[in-house]
Amino acid sequence: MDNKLKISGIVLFLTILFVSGVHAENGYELWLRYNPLENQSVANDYKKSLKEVVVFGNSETSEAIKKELSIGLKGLLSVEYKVGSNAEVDNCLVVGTPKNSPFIAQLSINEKLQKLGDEGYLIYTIDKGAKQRIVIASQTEIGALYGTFHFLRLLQTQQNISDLKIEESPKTTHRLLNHWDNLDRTVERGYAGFSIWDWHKLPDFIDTRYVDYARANASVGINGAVVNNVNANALILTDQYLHKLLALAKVFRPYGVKVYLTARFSAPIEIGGLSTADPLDANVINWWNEKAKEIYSIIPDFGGFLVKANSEGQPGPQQYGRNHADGANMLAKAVAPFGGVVMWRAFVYDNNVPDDRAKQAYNEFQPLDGKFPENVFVQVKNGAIDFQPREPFHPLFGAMPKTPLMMEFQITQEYLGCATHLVYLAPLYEECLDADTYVKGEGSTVAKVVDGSLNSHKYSGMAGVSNIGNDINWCGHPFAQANWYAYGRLAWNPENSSEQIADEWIRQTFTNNQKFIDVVKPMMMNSRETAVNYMTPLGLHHQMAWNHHWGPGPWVNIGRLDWTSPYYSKADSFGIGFDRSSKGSNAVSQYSTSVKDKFDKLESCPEEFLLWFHHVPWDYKLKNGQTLWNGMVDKYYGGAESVKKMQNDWESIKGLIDNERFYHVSQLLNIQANEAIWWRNACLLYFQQFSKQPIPANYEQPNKALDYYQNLKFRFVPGISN
Ligand code: GCW
Repeated sequence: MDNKLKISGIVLFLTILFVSGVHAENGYELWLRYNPLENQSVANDYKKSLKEVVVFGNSETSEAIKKELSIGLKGLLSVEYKVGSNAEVDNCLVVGTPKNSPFIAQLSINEKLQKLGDEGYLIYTIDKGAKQRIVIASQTEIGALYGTFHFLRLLQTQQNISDLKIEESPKTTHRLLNHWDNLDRTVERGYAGFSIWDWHKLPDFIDTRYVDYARANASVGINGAVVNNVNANALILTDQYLHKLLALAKVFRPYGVKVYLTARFSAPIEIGGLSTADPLDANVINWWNEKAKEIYSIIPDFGGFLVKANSEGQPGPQQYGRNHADGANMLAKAVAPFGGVVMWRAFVYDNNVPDDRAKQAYNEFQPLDGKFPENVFVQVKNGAIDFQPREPFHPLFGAMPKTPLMMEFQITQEYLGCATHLVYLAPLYEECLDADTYVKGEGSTVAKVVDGSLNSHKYSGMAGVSNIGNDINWCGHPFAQANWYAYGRLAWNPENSSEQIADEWIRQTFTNNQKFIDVVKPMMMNSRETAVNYMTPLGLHHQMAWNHHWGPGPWVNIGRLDWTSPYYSKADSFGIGFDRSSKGSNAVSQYSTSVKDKFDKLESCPEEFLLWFHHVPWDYKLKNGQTLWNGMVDKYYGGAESVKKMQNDWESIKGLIDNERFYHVSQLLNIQANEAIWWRNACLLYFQQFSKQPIPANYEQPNKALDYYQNLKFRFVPGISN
């Protein structure tokens, strides 16, 4: 559609909305909309099976279960349920634990529940036929809450509930969001407004949003939140802020979400009045021990500390000649008596530019394997550079068997178009989790490292850098909600499928209409590859604009060498790509032999990682017969074309969902389409200086010169302090 026409359509729609005061969907409800079911016969079947709803227990969590079922069933089935406590009626839903319900206790499922663990649950249809009952049971009320959300998901996605035999338990113990939220409410790399934590009004003012945040997390099994930025401010550890944090902890607790804090390593100096933060100094050790005691006296179920040390200017143990284990272990000892953990980030790089930044985390941390106590996680980003549109899995995942490694994914789209590009990230997460480290033979996937099963760790977990802000729809882009959702579902079970997750998210968030799903699901599933193609195809990486990282910047040449783009592209008259093979930086040697061999040889290196591992001549023949230059041109153009297809696909479902979200997405797709062309033209014109080859005539030629793109300057891009 012509852009002008499109825009006048949008204006007309918004005017009608405003004038008529029609309530439209703004996305606030996320995937917990509970709109009336579209399929009446399914709804009628549900009503027959759900004559009564019985929830046992009087705790705050049981109250949360009752509340969720009341809202959910009222919304979906238009029936007001008075939640009762007599399970001896036919056709009822019963939720409880053996402890809070004699009815559940006598069902002979105790052994099964024990196996499923504290957060696991079962959903069984029992007494089938006329007396049919559905039971949601767990050892704990939090497990029962998870089961309740699962059950509501079945209804929202219109599944058959006549013969349920579901048994679920999370594969990981720690499933966390990491908020890069500052105390002044700015959010580092946040594109959805300001922080949802209103520190100024806490602890006395409790925004209802905190409850909805906890509900949303619980609905996908997220059980912890690090509420402050890893570039930390020590003030969060003072008594004043700890009481604010307590107010949040109280809201989250019934939903099984624990609070965690980022600990600034130099806090003993900044707020403790000490002259050093040396982790081996007796006064420093004592300070942290006392701080831990204080925190736990205020918040007994406090989760623990996340630390970014000796990285990008953050303080750390190396300032005192100590290593990361010295730092982590000191904090781990302080929180151990209270059941806390320490998540020590492996995202470190030296002040001195190394031969290859990709090798640094491994070089620092691999020798420390076996030097940490069991309550320390080393938290590793999915790839060795930094949340790029595509990176091979981080070599540390195959190299620290004695240490629980926590996966760190980025949910916020720092390098993937901020909150204006529709990029469904679950395929990126899945690609990394499914990657095989081969450390214990075939099938030693990253997922099995992360869930602790490969190396039998007590703790296991995932962290997702949050994309949440105070925008009405939480995440900025309506489809960015899918990334929060999918992250939670994969943290619960790293072997879940991204496609299945997309399916259930669409049904809950938009509609069960099959036509809509048939269009939108492939659109989501292809969207990540599309972004890779118009940003950094064939293993290119780190080609974005300086500092704010929005838009292309393959020419960026300021600051330290390993912050520049040419350092990564190595584009020259011979070719392009970073030689990390055994003939180059030898980063490949950080992988186990079979992975190393595959990446090391040009012929066996998967093309999606070609320029990650090799410096390849412009005339190199790709598998499809194209030269590297022509293949690259084709990818960039293909990526931009795919966004146009997304626009057309989206237009084709007009009318199947509410207009408000429809137009919201269609405007953002328009921005994305323009930005994809911007990426394509800027990168190709820049690399063309080296390839000295034309963009073949059958492609629409860029209508601007390279210097136009190089001279574009943007101020106040969200996500950084300007
Ligand atoms: O990618 C970089 C980001 C920084 C971030 C850092 C990190 C919080 O650009 O903004 O700092 O990663 O992960 O620590």
